[in-house]
Amino acid sequence: MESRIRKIELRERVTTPLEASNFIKDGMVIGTSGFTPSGYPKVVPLALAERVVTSKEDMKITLYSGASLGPEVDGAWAKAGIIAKRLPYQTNKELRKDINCGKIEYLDMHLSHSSQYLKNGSLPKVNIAIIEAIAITEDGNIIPTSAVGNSASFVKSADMVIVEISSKHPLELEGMSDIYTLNNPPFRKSIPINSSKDRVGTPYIECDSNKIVAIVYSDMEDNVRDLAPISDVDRAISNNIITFLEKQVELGKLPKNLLPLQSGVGNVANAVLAGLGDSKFENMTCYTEVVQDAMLELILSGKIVNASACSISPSPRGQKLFRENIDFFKDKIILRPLEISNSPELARKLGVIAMNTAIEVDIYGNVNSTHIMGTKMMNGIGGSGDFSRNAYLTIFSTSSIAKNGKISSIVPMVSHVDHTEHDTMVIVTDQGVADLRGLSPKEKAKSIIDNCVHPDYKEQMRDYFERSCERCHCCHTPHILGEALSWHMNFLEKGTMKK
Ligand code: 0RQ
Repeated sequence: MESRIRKIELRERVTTPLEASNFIKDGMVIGTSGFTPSGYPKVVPLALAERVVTSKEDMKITLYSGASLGPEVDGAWAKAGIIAKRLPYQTNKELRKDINCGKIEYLDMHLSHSSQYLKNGSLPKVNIAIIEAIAITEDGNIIPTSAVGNSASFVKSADMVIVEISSKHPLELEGMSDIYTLNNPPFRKSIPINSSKDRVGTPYIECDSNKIVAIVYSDMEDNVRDLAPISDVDRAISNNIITFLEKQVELGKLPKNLLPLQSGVGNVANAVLAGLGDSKFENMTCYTEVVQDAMLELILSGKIVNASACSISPSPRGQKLFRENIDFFKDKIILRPLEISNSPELARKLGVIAMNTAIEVDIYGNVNSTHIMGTKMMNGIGGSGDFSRNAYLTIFSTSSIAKNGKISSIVPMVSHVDHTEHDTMVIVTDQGVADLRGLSPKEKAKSIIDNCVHPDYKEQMRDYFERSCERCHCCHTPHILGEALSWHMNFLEKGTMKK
């Protein structure tokens, strides 16, 4: 392991996780590597949690990351009561519980905003960056593991850096990262990327080696999660999206190999990509945040020729596939900093096809991706807004019903808005596709009701829409305000949205 610290003088900074954790003090801002349980530090966070619990220390810190972290950080720190504030994204059960009962303040942010907020002082600077790495270069720069996320911005902002050298991540990851960062305006230049395969930066995160106060060795794997088997509903959504894309190609609205694909995380997103494996599309590319299993399989089969992301976050099966074929993947996957992978400028320039998931959608095309019944945080907006507002084509999908049909995922009015009707273009459920481009609000409502609402809720929705039109004399966006959220109220009071 020592040979991975190529700057010899730094070898004397190797220490234990507990000693390294001693640099972390009450009130500090900690920025960690990691993005969607991938490439995050583990042994130092676990040592800190244990230390605080054992010594009953009073400690509250602010935690920044690229996106969600594994249970060794988000879970262990929430359980230890260490986190006062968290941003910009999470998916951890313990943390979610504490966010939703007021113990932890949570800033749910567009991921591409996070490093900009840090750089322009809208967020407090980082005191300590904890970065998982495969190696440190001869010059003291850091070679990240499977996620680049916000690491470069955190290292730049931090007073101190702790590096966890991982023996589990393959050394072959070296060369897959392409680190290029942005200056604040007015010194920001246009990003010289014109295709998902362009490399414009360095294979390491620049780091002033004087900042590195501790280096620890880690033999812990990323806590990667299994994907659920593809359900019939997921398959129906995937088929609907693929049929829609095929039609767009037939109509000459998209090229034969589509445009760079962005795909959210989770089962539906994975199912959509898996469906592309059986489609006639060839030579596809991806400009996205996260590489999941289906994307790896499509790269291996040659259907996808290259993918740009900021993390590789497969299931255990996908991880095995990735590691067994890493030499094949090496020149086909590029890992970039979040501000580049999720750059609005690049989503617009490259003409990304953004495919993200909604919790609920309303009849006018507003999308809620984050809040259950308008109040309880699920995960966060993540990068979905970075892409959806700026993409060439924006698709939101959801199952037409949730909780065994007690909930209609298409509602009269969403209980929280993440993506407004101005950002959404195409809504897809297992029932069908509503292409909202070029439609007025009332036309959108008709299309969504006809194509996307589950049969169990169709009449109820038609009735609401028709009465809304009557009451407001066909105003621009018809609603009966006192009734618009009554479906949610009905669910909260009676356990079903059915009336
Ligand atoms: O609840 O966990 O209790 O079973 O929500 O729903 O159907 O399993 O869907 O796992 O794909 O997640 C939007 C949350 C979908 C996710 C969301 C309940 C449902 C279930 C999960 P249970 P499913 P998925 C890339 C881009 C925002 C961020 C994003 C997400 C649970 O995709 O967080 O896209 N997206 N980022 O029962 C009440 C409804 C419901 C509902 C579903 N209408 N009302 N509950 N559920 N619909 C990632 C990054 O940027 C990092």
